[in-house]
Amino acid sequence: MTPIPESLLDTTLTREDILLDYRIVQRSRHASLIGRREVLSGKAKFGIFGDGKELAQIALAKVFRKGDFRSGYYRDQTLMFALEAFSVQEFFAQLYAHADVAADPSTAGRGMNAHFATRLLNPDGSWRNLSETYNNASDVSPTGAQMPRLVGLAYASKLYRELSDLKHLSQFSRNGDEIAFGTVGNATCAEGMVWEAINAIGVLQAPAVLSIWDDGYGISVSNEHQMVKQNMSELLKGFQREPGRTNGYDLYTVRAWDYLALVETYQKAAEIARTEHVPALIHVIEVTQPQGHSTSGSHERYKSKERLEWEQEFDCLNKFRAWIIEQSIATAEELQRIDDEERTGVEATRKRAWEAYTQPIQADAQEVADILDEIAPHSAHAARLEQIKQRLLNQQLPLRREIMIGIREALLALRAEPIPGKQVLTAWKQKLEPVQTDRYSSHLYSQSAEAALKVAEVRPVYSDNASQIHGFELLNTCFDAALARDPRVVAFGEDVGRLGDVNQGFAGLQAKYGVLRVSDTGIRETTIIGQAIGLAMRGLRPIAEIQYLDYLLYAIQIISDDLATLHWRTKGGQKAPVIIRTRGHRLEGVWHSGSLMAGALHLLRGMHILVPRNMTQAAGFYNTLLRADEPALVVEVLNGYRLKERLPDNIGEFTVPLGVPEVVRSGSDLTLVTYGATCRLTLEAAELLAQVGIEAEVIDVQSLLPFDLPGRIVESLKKTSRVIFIDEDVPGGTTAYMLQEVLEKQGGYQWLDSPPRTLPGQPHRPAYGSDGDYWSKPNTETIFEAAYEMMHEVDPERYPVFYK
Ligand SMILES: Cc1ncc(C[n+]2csc(CCOP(=O)(O)OP(=O)(O)O)c2C)c(N)n1
Repeated sequence: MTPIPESLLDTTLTREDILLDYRIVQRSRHASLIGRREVLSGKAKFGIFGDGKELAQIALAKVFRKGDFRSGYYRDQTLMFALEAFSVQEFFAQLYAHADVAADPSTAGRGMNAHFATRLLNPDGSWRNLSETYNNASDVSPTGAQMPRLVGLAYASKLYRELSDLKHLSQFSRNGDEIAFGTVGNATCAEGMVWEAINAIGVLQAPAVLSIWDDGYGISVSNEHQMVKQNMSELLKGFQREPGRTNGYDLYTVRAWDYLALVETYQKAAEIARTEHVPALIHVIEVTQPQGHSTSGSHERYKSKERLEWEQEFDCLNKFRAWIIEQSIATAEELQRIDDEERTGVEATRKRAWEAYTQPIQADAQEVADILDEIAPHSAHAARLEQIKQRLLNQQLPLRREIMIGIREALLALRAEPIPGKQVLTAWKQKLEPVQTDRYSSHLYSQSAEAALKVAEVRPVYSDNASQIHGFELLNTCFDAALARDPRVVAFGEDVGRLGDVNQGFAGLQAKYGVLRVSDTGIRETTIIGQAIGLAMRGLRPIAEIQYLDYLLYAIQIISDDLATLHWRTKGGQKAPVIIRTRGHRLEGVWHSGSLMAGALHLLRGMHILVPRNMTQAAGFYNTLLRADEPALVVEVLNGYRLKERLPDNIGEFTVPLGVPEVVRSGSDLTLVTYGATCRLTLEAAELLAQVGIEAEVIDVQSLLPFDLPGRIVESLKKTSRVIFIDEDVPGGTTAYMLQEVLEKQGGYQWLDSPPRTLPGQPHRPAYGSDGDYWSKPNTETIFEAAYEMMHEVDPERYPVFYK
């Protein structure tokens, strides 16, 4: 190994620094070793650790400044320890799934071990000062899913540096000096979204520094099967910038055990990224994985004897130790003392974490045991109760689940005995339920003062001479007002910048607000969303466009796994108020007419899903969302842009409340529930029905998540006793969802006199052409016939079938 250059020893690295680094490496290694033992002995369910990756992370920590962000994965515990962004006690609390924010601030026991997250929000949901903390965007398990948001986390620095109207937001940035550090495994580099993100960051010239921890494997599969030439450095060569000539990256390759080279590399890469906004890729090679991939298996099954021997020799800890001794920085004895101290320290901390986790559960078990003791003398099942009690008190791995099972068993045994003490048991059970709901199910949506449901409704105001304009012009006016009102608002997507989107919603706005506020992106749906997530996590208000609803599928994984779960998986510790704007339901052909609403609806819980029937409603939703702090998907109706609507005087101010359907036609015979493009068709069908004496009430749901909070649909059923749910989704899709909401949740079944019906599209994609459309989706005539049929069943004489 290289001797310490004088410059480094003199200026940045002292002997104390190096020994502290050694101490942290040891601490982290012991945390991994002890963590694995805890899982194998049954005290935790699963463990994945950062052994073998310690030294590179020590080097990374040296350049990580307050205000910077990390978007990484489960191998990064050493970085966390080095930054003191995450304590050893928190590490074990997370391993044990301690469901308490105080014990596991990253996930409150909801995430897996080694899933790190900084609390970016105050308990009331407002932003903390992110310039004063080391910021970790909440980790997720799907490999590569940390990459799309890295685009936005890094790009935010560019916007903060270059947009003068953002300068006052010092709580989020100081002149855009922040770096977004990414970390990713070698095998994950075979994922498409990794390449998409690397390309996007390079195009945007955003200050990201991405480290690839290359240990040669992805679980058992070696690089031979992961990438061409088995070597990411080789493949990345084309991304190398040519200063003054091309954009791109600075590329570095460095060995995972070479302390000085690592320190120098990170210093250089970070310096350039921070000052010049040139991104860097650091390929860290010769990484080892001493304990194998995770606690789920052992690497002896797939690594050769030679490889295992090599890993032992090149283990960064062993190399670091040897180098320190060789450089006479410390003796073997001194290092052994550090090792011993760290082992003992980590073990003692682990014990504290275990006790903190188990004691409240044991206290709960004791309370229930005491109740059982009180009941037992009055019951014929005393022996059974004693058995349950013993089981609760002697749990090896204390779980509240066992307490609940015990209570339920006891209540079953006691069901025929009118013992007064039983009520104490049921009361205890009832008291626990909301506590557990808070532990595991809170914070799916915002609970802050800016929650979308708290945004006050402002009705649109029309002057007598309100102009009639095209739908796209109405939206354009709304976006113009939003960009003028709030400098944090940025809009981007394919064709959004220069063209102003394919339907002109942003036409002229790039010229007015500049290329950084209204921007074109490459064709890269996954990282358009990632860009939005990262920007939103850094305090900006992105409107990210997916050109057509059909292409949401390209991004649905990241929206589902990252965006929709973010607030929940951190128990309110992080938020990303991203507005995803798209258009769909009906145009032409298989991939421009899809209405994959149920897919979105079921995969995106944690977001709001809005389906306005026209552009006025859409504008009102955007106005609501821009005043709220939550992510949402807005699906505009594709064939509505050219229809004329009246322009409200308060286009930038009026709001449409979420979760409130609108009765768009009243009637007394049956209720037709729909949304989006089928609204207009249903209204046309209702006119036809009126011609034959049937008065249909038409309800536009307009907000699928949340759904009909005031219960307007059931109010309608009380009047009509009949209902049909209509949309363009597949059978059993969103119509079935609406049916469940109305009949089961709202109790609508009680008011029905006819069997409820759904009228969705065909189970296949919509065929091309007008005939293809007619026979793929509901239309005015099929809606008419469905409604007429229902009335025919009620009164065949009055409504004879005339069309069969
Ligand atoms: C999308 C996805 N596919 C598969 C997995 C299962 N899995 C977890 S880790 C892993 C290997 C990752 O290897 P690498 O990127 O080299 O990182 P390492 O764990 O070796 O640090 C796999 C396949 C996953 N978590 N996500």
